[in-house]
Amino acid sequence: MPSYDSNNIFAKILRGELPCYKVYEDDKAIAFLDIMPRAPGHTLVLPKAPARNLLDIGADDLAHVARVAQKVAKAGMTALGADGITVQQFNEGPGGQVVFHLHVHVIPRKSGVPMKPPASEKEKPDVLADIAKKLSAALAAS
Ligand code: DGP
Repeated sequence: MPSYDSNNIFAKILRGELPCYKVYEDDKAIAFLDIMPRAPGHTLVLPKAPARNLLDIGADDLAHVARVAQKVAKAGMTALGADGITVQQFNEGPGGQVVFHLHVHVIPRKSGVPMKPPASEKEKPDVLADIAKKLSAALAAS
């Protein structure tokens, strides 16, 4: 497996070099909206540690990402009125991974509404900003 490349797009977001619609941050993890959501509220949860994916992350950082993913999932249910949550996580190109800093997809779902295909359409900034506001308020209160 290749080693971690600190020029990946999520590393740049983590360093504040690129913007994101942040919904949660603590000392070990960050969560922000996917700009090409498969459903409204599609959020990515990342460790701050420089891990490429599930295959090189430390166990403690992985456990922390799972805890944050659970918080984000619960916020999606309450703040966005989701009926369910899909969680996805891809590893290496053949496993479906495109950006090589570990991230967990937390995707709020509504009954009977299929997910869009991966990375099919960039969402409008005002829609993302509105959803980020709702999710971050729910996460701040949790
Ligand atoms: P994957 O590596 O296949 O697990 O998915 C990468 C996801 O990242 C994909 O759903 C689209 C999203 N994405 C790509 N570029 C950006 C970006 O610049 N900002 C944000 N927030 N999401 C991005």
